Amino acid sequence: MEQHIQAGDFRMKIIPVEYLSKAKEELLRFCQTIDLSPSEKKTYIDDCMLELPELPFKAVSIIVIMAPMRMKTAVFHLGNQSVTDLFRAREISVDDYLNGLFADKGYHLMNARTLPQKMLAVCSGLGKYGKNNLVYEEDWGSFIQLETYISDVPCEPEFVWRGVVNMERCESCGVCMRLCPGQAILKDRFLLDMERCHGWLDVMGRLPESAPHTIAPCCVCQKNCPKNSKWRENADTIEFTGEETQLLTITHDMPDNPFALTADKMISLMRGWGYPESLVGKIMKLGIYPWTLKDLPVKLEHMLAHTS
Ligand code: B12
Ligand code: SF4
Ligand code: SF4
Repeated sequence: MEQHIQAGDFRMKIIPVEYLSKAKEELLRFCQTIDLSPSEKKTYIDDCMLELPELPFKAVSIIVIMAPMRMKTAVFHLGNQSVTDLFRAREISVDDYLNGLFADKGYHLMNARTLPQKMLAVCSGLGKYGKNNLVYEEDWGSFIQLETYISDVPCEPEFVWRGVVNMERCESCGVCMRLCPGQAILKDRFLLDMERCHGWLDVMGRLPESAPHTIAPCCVCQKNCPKNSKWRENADTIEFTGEETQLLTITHDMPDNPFALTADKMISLMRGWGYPESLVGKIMKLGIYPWTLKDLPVKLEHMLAHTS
């Protein structure tokens, strides 16, 4: 069953920009309560935007916006083998939506991905934390696009900062903690252990050989969460023929920084590798990220080698 997202499928909050200092205060206070490793400290504090940067306009607000993502089951066939993986795909552009809503009316928007996005989403009331540390929107679960912008769009007059909230369901569940392959979700600490998260180790090329390998970085804590079941069960299936899978196992040169590749550049890269249009279309439908495209041949080979 094809799932389509409507143009109005967005949830948004416009937070007065002064709340950034409240977010900073809460984050620093929380970080002092636990022993962070140097790389956690760097990621959570040093690399996080906790102060306003220099801007060519007077910042008034922070816009937090969510849109649902759709699950796609990919099935790759080669000879008499097949492997399956689950992907999450963006189907609508949050940028286009916001530009239509605000930029076209003369407001300024600066996409600011290093803001503490989850805290802003939860404390503004858009979602709740799951025990897996991800933000859940009531209807859409955790498979969401979450974007944050600094802007001069006027704020909501009666904005309320409600603080961090955990989903009620987590109290009697614990599935993510039990199934996490890296034991990164801890019993006694809400914040997960970043160094054990396979999603992270995979992107950094440090996943242990013995760990379960998938094409999309690990999402076990989301795939198995009961709050995501409705999306998982309705995932569209995209089948890759033997010929297509064969093509995908061939390694090609990638730019030095694949993280910076746009969708258009990914498409022209794949065309340059001789992928037929149908294959390019299927890959893009999976919502594949550039780093996953880079690792696709190695990962497919690994999964095929471990499939009986
Ligand atoms: C660093 C980072 C990681 C790190 C660390 C994860 C982490 N601990 O947050 C690693 C590399 C492990 C990681 C992995 C993934 N990430 Co990441 N990551 C980020 C990033 C860049 C910063 C997050 C951060 O600074 N966290 C710091 C901590 C301190 O913040 P926090 O989690 O909000 O912490 C608060 C809570 O712990 C709360 N708290 C404390 N005690 C308690 C107690 C209770 C009861 C409650 C309710 C709350 C609570 O207070 C803390 C401080 O405010 C964000 C983007 C961004 N700019 O925010 C994406 C982001 C969080 N990642 C995202 C995703 C999708 C992933 C992966 C699925 C990637 C993948 N595998 O493909 C995995 C999922 C792993 C997981 N289970 O969280 C999405 C999450 C979307 C969502 N639905 O929430 C984000 C928002 C990026 C995006 N815009 O899409 N990620
Ligand atoms: S799997 Fe269970 S405990 Fe984990 S986030 Fe989902 S509902 Fe909460
Ligand atoms: S992404 Fe994988 S390793 Fe990381 S917390 Fe979730 S289940 Fe654990």
